[in-house]
Amino acid sequence: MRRPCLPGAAGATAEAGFLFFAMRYEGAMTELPRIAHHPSTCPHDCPSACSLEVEVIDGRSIGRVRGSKRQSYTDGVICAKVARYAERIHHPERLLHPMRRTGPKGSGQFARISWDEALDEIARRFLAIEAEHGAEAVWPYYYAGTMGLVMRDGINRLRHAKRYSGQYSTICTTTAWTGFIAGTGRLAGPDPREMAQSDCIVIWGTNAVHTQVNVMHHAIKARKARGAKIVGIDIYHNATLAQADLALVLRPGTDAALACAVMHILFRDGHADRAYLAAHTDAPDELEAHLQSRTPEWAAAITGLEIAQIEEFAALVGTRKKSFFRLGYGFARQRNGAVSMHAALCVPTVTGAWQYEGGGAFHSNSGIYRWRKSLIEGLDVRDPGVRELDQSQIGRILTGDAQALRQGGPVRALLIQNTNPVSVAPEQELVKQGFAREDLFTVVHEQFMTETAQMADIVLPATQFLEHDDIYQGGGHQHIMWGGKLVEPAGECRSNHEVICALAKRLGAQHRGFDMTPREIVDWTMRESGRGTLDELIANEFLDVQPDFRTAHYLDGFGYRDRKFRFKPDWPKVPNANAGPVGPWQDMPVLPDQWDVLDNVDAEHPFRLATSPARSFLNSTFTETPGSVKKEGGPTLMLHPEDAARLGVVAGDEVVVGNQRGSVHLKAVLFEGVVRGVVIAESIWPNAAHKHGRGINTITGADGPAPFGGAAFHDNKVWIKKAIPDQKGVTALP
Ligand SMILES: Nc1nc2c(c(=O)[nH]1)N[C@H]1C(S)=C(S)[C@@H](COP(=O)(O)OP(=O)(O)OC[C@H]3O[C@@H](n4cnc5c(=O)[nH]c(N)nc54)[C@H](O)[C@@H]3O)O[C@H]1N2
Ligand SMILES: Nc1nc2c(c(=O)[nH]1)N[C@H]1C(S)=C(S)[C@@H](COP(=O)(O)OP(=O)(O)OC[C@H]3O[C@@H](n4cnc5c(=O)[nH]c(N)nc54)[C@H](O)[C@@H]3O)O[C@H]1N2
Ligand SMILES: [Mo]
Repeated sequence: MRRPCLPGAAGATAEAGFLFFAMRYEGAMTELPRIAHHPSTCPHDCPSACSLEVEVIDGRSIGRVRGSKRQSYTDGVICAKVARYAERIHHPERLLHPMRRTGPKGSGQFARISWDEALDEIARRFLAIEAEHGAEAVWPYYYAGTMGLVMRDGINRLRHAKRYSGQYSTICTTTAWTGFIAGTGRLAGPDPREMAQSDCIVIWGTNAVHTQVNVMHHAIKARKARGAKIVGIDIYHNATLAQADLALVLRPGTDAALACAVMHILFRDGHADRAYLAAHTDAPDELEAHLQSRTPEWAAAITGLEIAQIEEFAALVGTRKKSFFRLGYGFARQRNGAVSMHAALCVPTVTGAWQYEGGGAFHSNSGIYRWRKSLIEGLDVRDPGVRELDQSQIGRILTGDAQALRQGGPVRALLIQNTNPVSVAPEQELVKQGFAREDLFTVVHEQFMTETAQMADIVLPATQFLEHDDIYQGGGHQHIMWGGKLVEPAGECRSNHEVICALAKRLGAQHRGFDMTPREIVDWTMRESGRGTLDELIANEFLDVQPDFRTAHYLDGFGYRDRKFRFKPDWPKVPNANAGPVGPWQDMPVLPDQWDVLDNVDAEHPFRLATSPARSFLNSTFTETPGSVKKEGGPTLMLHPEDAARLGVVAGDEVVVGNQRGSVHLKAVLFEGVVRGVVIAESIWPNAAHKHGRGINTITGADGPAPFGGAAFHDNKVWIKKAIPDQKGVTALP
């Protein structure tokens, strides 16, 4: 697996490596450091899952991280925050040894203990809680801080072997995936590299410049090579729209209205592919009749767009059959998100764009991998009778909400890996109250002292991806990738797998996965899933598993039994959930339509707030690295200059933004690129970066959108006030 230095790059990399080396080992500059270049995979929670080339210096430190040119989706391009990864792996504030809380909860007072002490205490407490309250009182809680299949999902093996409470993972993908699968019956699409063959690329509800830079790379290639047009659709003129040929800024949660009007025009102007519709879709005539009244005028009133903009967009995708719809997560984080995603997906179906190379719609390829995960997750020992608790409702769960607890007993112990709910979960006031409970025993396995780790009783130090072995898959592409251990763990850090296995032993949990190495688990999983062996993967670095053209474009049929695309999904039966339907699902529109279940403005809350992603942070990750913090500056609120004037706010003023859940302090930035009445807080800063320690998720809600739940992070009605400092310069809590 070890690769020699790449020829050609040696001069530049040796220089960069030397500077880095000189910085870290001052004085020892007589010898040039040895630099080796190793392939790896970015583990962060991102559709791009980039293939990397990592400089390893003297087997200990890393230097630069680059995008691999060998993997054709990454194509040599990665984001700046990962290129600077040395900052994160060699960060002076990494957690290096286990700790036990010594002061009150959340005081930040901890004392160092040994691994054996830590693991023994966790096991003793978990066993005592299980004996007294039953196994469901323990809730292993995790998410995608690492996307490695073994390190991310292995916690489920312990959960299932012990019959601990289950996790229904809703915080990110539920509404978006449901909306997509509602149409296609499968979570997969055309090869994203086909963007380079497109004549029009529609980047809808994803700020790709921030969240998945490779999309821009492939789209701009198509523009350069073939004059492709790039359309961007968002609720503010963000960094992606700044690069678009046609930038559509609409009101939050009105994407389905836009989609309907576009389809109306396509039928009206003869750009609907009727032969394709008859062969491949469920109800084209009903759709056409339904769209009669969904005119551009109707949509303009709802979306706030000009009629001419809607006409221009429809003409583009109507005349350019090779239109590639890159549908993001963002516009599905509204309470009507599943309906909006489905409506947008219907547009390329009406034009028949799916038939062409460079045409169709892509959201995620997560459905193509079909892993056999029984070894990783212990699915073979899972008891389906055990309750599943909604990840997004952790605040309600920890504060004893009977419905959120599924009418069962309270959660009395948490084991947390790869996630930082005290910062990222909605209804933050409840989350904080829950974590502060004296009768809750909390274990957090982390790389940094996050705001969740600060609330723990026991903190365990975790390895980073270059310090352990794992396997990864691309959501935004189609590669299975290897990321092997390249450097020794910092301090006493242990991997998620080591911790889960060590706890399993002490807890009496039985599963053969607890006695295997990550490499053995990966090898078994690859073989059983028909993906070859681990040795082959390591030799090749990655495996391109893109389905063939006809399958990816659904030319032999969509994922439903009758092979038809659904304009009329049976929403409660869309195959994307192991939970029953929630929210007002009975009222979901039968055909694509604007569905008004949004957190609409009222007299007390005249603004709509979205919490869009920052470029230099990844959720709350990278809020610890100086390079990212410097780039982001501080927590801000973008608002339209006219709105600001009405509020008596000037640029740089401190404003308070709030609703029934609480309020947050931010610094005003005036920006013409937001629609009047809409405000944007880019990024999830640590709560502590805000006055009174209240982070942006103080405002967001955990009421699960229909049909299967989720978190509508960008759908919030709010009031805004200019903060008025008292004589001491301190703003009071409103
Ligand atoms: N730099 C960076 N990269 C990231 C992340 C990050 O935080 N920072 N997060 C990672 C994760 S976990 C994920 S899931 C992905 C998500 O990546 P994306 O698919 O990009 O989704 P979001 O980040 O939620 O939001 C994308 C855009 O949707 C817009 N939006 C909000 N509401 C609406 C609406 O009603 N209509 C329309 N048309 N647009 C709307 C937002 O303003 C934002 O610009 O990115 C990953 N990559
Ligand atoms: N307001 C608002 N809130 C949001 C969003 C939004 O757009 N707006 N986006 C939502 C979305 S899409 C998502 S996916 C969630 C994500 O929220 P989280 O899942 O909490 O993601 P991060 O904030 O990146 O935190 C991941 C943590 O995992 C740790 N970690 C990384 N690798 C490992 C490992 O190998 N082992 C262990 N033990 N720990 C590790 C990191 O140090 C980091 O602290 O946030 C959601 N919250
Ligand atoms: Mo996410």
